[in-house]
Amino acid sequence: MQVTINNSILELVEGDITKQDTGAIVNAANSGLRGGGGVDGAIHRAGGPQIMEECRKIGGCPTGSAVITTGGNLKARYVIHTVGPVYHGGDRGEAELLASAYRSSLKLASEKGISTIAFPSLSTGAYGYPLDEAAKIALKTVCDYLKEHPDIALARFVLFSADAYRAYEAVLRSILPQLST
Ligand code: AR6
Repeated sequence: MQVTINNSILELVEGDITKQDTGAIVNAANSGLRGGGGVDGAIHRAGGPQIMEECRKIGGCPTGSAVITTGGNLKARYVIHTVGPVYHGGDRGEAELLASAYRSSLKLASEKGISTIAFPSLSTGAYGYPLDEAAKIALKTVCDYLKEHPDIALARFVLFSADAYRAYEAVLRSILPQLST
């Protein structure tokens, strides 16, 4: 599914983030940038050791922030590593931290002149964020950013399962009326 927001495209696809040919792909990292399972493991495996070398030099990334490294052997030139919150029930600022992870990633892309970016569904694997709630925050935050920042030509969500795709699609359809305002 694809929608246009001012001059930018917001797209949902089912697939593997490591295969994307956008200028940057976003990693669902941990605050130590130590690598791990899920998206993080897949990106480091596909991208090669250069990405971890740069992560070690950077040293870490607080929850809700983002840092950037090379894309190594990936098609994407850059990896933006961001850290979503661990879900503890929703009353520990998780929603704002998740929104901040998306915003920080987009801001870093804008600063680096990267116009196309692909996101996984941050925090919805090992970090336990309920998919529907996370999808609402993710889509609203990215839509709001695109409205104000035409420099980002394409923001793509790469959903790893049909269930995740359907959850994002339902949320995007529900907020479509707000996008034209
Ligand atoms: N492409 C796209 N999406 C994927 C892929 C892939 N190749 N692999 C998994 N997903 P997770 P988190 C989906 O656990 O919840 C790591 O160990 C997956 O189905 O990768 O933010 C880090 O080091 C899920 O919907 O990230 C951290 O310690 C979503 O991506 C921690 O996990 C996010 O799942 C971060 O946890």
